Order: sequence, then structure tokens, then C-alpha cells
Amino acid sequence: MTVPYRLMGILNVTPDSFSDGGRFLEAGAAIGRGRSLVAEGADIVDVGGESTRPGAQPVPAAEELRRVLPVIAGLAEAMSSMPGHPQISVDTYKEEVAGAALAAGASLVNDVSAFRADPEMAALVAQSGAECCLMHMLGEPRTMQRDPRYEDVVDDVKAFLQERLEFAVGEGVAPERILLDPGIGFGKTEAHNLELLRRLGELLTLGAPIVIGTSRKGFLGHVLARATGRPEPVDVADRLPGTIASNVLAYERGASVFRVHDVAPVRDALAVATATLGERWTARSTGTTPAG
Ligand code: HH2
Repeated sequence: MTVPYRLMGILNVTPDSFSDGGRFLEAGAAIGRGRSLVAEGADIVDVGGESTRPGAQPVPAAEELRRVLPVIAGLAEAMSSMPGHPQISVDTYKEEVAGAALAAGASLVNDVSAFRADPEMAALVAQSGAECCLMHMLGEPRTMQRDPRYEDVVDDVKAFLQERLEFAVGEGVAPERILLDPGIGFGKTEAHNLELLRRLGELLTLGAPIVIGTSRKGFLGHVLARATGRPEPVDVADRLPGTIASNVLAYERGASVFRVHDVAPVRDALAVATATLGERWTARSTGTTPAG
């Protein structure tokens, strides 16, 4: 069955990512993890060398390159013989890192700054013909969770994404190579995240595929703690049911790329959602599925 969406498996080659930090720092372990993500059903492996969790400190480009390049090169080689042509994405806002990653075999630049952090990034993506994901973030990771405010979170995020989409196209990026992401958890309260998920369908008129990243995030821990009367946010290890629920709801509202740590369970949940709603469900507004 051809499905109208792509699964993006998360591979953080960092010591400090909020849920998998330190687990895949050694290149061999990271490549093994990337292969497992593909075996579980990932269409894209998103390799990141700098944590963007709330409070995270920036990492110099040289260190980020040292972390991600051997992993991307190793994965590119491993994937060249894999069925389904899985893609490698690089999670970076630095042009230097993105350029080297594309040369090593990545074909998607996942920029959480949406081309704002590095003035050279848009031109690199345009010239390379790579795909890109432009994400909304209010502020910067170090400080973004300090009292974020919006007029209307969905309208504000949508206006931002529209402006960034137009900027990218103006810089020469092909419109069909652009994905947009509301940036769950990036300068947003729990209420903001839930509102964005509830009204996600409003972003579809932007005309680009919507990426959603709720996997194991803090707001799920808070929702679950409140719902079950626990005093502390539910631990990262216990957020899979919340991750599945939020991804299925995002699918139902039209998201078509799902960035997750736990690929197999989300793959299965989305298969049931697709069987229930029909394969053409997501295709109705993003146009990302094969015709038929
Ligand atoms: N979330 C994170 C990192 N990159 N990229 C996109 N497009 N959308 C997201 O929601 C997103 C992202 C944060 O999650 P994670 O990579 O698991 O953690 P960390 O930033 O601590 O490495």
C-alpha cells in the first residue's frame, strides 16, 4: 500500500538531547540506530548534532560536523542498497554543516530557524536542489520557554510560515521542495502546543506538506500528569502513548511528515488511521501522495 505520508526517524548524535542524548555519540552506534529506524519503517532519518531542547547551549560548527558527518556518510552508504530509497535529513541551522551534510549524502535540510540563523542557508538549499523543512520557533532555544506569548498562536505561526515560505521561494528554492513545521515545544506553552494540534488543519492552506514533531515532548508529560493526578510530569520513557495519540490526531488534521523517536509504533498507529480514514485523506490538501 502506498501511504500518503512519510515517517522521519530521529537520530540525535549529541550528549544532551532531552530523550536520547548520549546514546548514539559513537558513529558506529549512531549508524546502527539509523539502520534500525529504517528497518522500523522510517522514510527519512533526521541526523542532528546539536540539541535544541529548552535551555540548550549552541554548539560550534566544527563540533557539530565532527558528530554528524561520519554518521551521514556511513548511513548514505548503507542506504544506497536499501529498498524504498530512504532519505537522510540534517537537523541544523548552520550553512557550513548543511553543505557538508548534503555533500556526504543528505538530501533534506531541517532548519529549526527557518533560514533566519544563517544568511547563506537559503542559497545553499536552492542551489543543491535539496528539500528543506522550515520550522516556527519563538526566540531561541536557550530562552524560548520563558513566558512565550502570542496574539493567536495558530494565526501567528501561520503568518510566520507564510513569510518564510515566500522568502525561500524568493531565494530560488523550488516550492515543491519546501516542508513547513509549526515547531511544537519551540517557544510555546502546553496550551499553545495543544491549540496548534487542535487547529493544525488551518495550516494546510499554506499549500506545503506539514511536518509535526511531538515525539516524547514535555507538554505530553504535563498533560498526562494532570490527567492522572501525578505531581510530576510523566517521564520521557512513558510518553509513547501520548506521542502516538498526538501523531494520529495530527495525521487526521492533514500533517504528512511525522518526526518521531519510536518509528514502529507510530507506523502501526498511522496504518490503522489510514485504513480508517482512507489513503487519500492527507492527500486532499497537501498533494504529497502519488495520484490515484
Ligand atoms: N524538534 C526537535 C528538534 N528538531 N525539527 C523539526 N522540524 N520539528 C521539531 O519538532 C523538532 C526538530 C527537538 O526534539 P529532539 O531532536 O528529540 O531533541 P533535542 O533538540 O534535545 O535533540
